[in-house]
Amino acid sequence: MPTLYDAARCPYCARARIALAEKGLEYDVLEIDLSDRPQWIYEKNSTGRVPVVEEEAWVLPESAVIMEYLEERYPEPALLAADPSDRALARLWIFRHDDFTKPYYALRRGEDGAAGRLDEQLARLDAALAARPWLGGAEYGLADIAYVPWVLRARDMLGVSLERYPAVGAWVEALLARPAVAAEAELVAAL
Ligand SMILES: N[C@@H](CCC(=O)N[C@@H](CS)C(=O)NCC(=O)O)C(=O)O
Repeated sequence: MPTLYDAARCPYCARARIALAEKGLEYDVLEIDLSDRPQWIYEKNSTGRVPVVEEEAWVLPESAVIMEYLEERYPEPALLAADPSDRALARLWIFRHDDFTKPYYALRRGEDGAAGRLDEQLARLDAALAARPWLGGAEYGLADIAYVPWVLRARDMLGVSLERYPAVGAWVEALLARPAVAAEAELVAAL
């Protein structure tokens, strides 16, 4: 059974939580206090960051790599499309997630102009989701899981309205119909 070194408030950990839930995997959780990190976490991940997944002495950090690992280790249900173009599209979104998360963190720090920069990114997501139902194309999967933790936190913790982004709003609603994502939304509400 995998162990997830986790922190409830961490959106990168949320990627791992959602992917594990979608795969229907049972796993142990070891909650890490990010304000008072145990020294041993550096043995699991040299950066000291979470998430980390450990399975049969195999230790893996980095949320994007963890998602891909889970997909390959537990192929069913699939979270990457069969079509190579859609797989590549999903990976491209994940590869460029900093475009979205940088303005998110800037807004959280209260930086000037951050709200506008995050709005630009939401508009970009909206245009993509107006053209196809999921970020990775025709099917729900890793790209959606990679972005939704920040979109939920922007909406519920930073008070960012999604009203001007109808396709993003519809995407969030469709995601919330999935128990794995609904559980994350509940967790965010309790933070
Ligand atoms: N690139 C890493 C980022 C993980 C990350 O930044 N995690 C934060 C919590 S949300 C963390 O552990 N922060 C502690 C620190 O930066 O020292 C990933 O994708 O897993």
